[in-house]
This record gives sequence, C-alpha cells and structure tokens, in this order.
Amino acid sequence: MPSPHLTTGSQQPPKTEGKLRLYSMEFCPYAQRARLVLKAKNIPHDIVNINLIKKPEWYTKIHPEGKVPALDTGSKIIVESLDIANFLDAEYPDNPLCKPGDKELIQKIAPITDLFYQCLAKTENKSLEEWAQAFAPHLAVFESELEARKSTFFGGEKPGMVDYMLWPWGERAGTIAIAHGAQLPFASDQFPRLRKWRKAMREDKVCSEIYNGPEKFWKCVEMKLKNLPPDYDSI
Ligand SMILES: N[C@@H](CCC(=O)N[C@@H](CS)C(=O)NCC(=O)O)C(=O)O
Repeated sequence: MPSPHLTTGSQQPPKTEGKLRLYSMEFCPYAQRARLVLKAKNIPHDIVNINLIKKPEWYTKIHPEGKVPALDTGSKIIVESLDIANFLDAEYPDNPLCKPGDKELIQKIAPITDLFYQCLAKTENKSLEEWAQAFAPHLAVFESELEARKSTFFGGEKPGMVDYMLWPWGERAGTIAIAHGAQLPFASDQFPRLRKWRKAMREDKVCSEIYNGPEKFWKCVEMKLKNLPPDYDSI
C-alpha cells in the first residue's frame, strides 16, 4: 500500500536521521525512475507521497517548482529524475547500473515521452496511423540499440540504467489503447526486440514490485484532463 498523498494543511513528516527520503507520487513516471533505482540498488529510503494538484504548503521549500521527484539526502535536495538516478548510481556501489553510451541514449527517451503525453491528451488531431508514424523513428533508435547490444536488456543480462529510465513508459504504453479505443497500428513484426524487452521488464522483480499498470495510470491522467477532485489514494 503506498503511503497517502499529502495535501494542503498537512505537516511535513519527520525525517529519520541518515535515511534517504524520496518525495514522490504513486503514478508519476519520473518519480518511478528514482524508485526503480533505489530498489534495484537496495538503498534504504522512505517515500513521502505528494498530492500534486493540492500540494502541501511546505513542499515548495523542498522543490521550488513543486514537482516530484525530489530526493533529500540529508545534506542536499536533488531534483530531476535523471540527476537523482545518476547520483544514486554514483554514490551507492551495489549493482552499478550505468554502461558506456547510456547517458547519450537516455537523452533520446524525451521525444518518446513528449509524444506519449500528446497522444494521450490528443493535443493534435492525428489518426492512430499518424501517431504510430510519429513514434516509429524514435522507437527505432531503441530497437537498433538492443540489436547492437545483443541482449534482452539495454543493461545486458539484467536491467541497467537505460532500462529503468525507459520502463515507466513501457509500463504505461497500454494507456494509449485505453485513451483511443485501439492500439497504435504497428505491424506485428515491427520492433521485435522492444516487444521482448517490454515483456522481460514486466517480469523483472524490481519492476513488478512497483507495477501499477495502464488502467490506474489512465485514471490518474483522466483526473487531470477532466478536472476531477485529485484523490490519488482512491485509484
Ligand atoms: N523533468 C522532471 C519532470 C518531473 C515532472 O514533470 N513531474 C510531474 C509529475 S509526473 C510533476 O511533479 N508535476 C507537478 C507540477 O508540475 O506541478 C524529472 O525528470 O524529474
């Protein structure tokens, strides 16, 4: 059970000396990146969930823009999911996640996530074929990289940094079919390595421990799109 999402009028929970704290939101893919790395590297931490639509007054002292994730290390606060992930990988030696070329590849995730939100919110009047065409060249970059690395995961025999930075959108890919009533019309033989990757990631222990799936994510998106009361705890 995730801890309740704190809202206006709440008190900031006291910190445990020496323990990392992640400010998160159960359905945020960027916060999920940090949670995946914390779990993959077995780093003790606690999680404080934030209601992002009715934020606690004290939260702007943690993150000036009021976003999640934010990591409180005890001596500093780190924001931005990639900076948090890199900090954790550098500071905690267990299960090193980053491989050569990963940082450059991770930069190429952003066009996919941008398209993902545009497609969900239907910001442009595109047909599903057109959305698929828009996604295809960006997915092809990752398909080719899996082929070049000759492994199921970008990290090799087990997931590494690219895998965990990309997975939140792999988990949510089914949301597009919920929003549009049909899947993106990719040919069944298109992106075979990425399909295999997605299945393997779904079965990975770390990913499955914090899996929510597309239906719950869609409820969270709908809350925002339809201006419904922001009750993340009821999802
Ligand atoms: N670039 C940031 C993006 C973080 C982000 O956009 N988080 C969203 C939730 S998924 C958020 O906090 N939104 C609340 C707001 O913008 O007020 C990162 O990688 O950490």
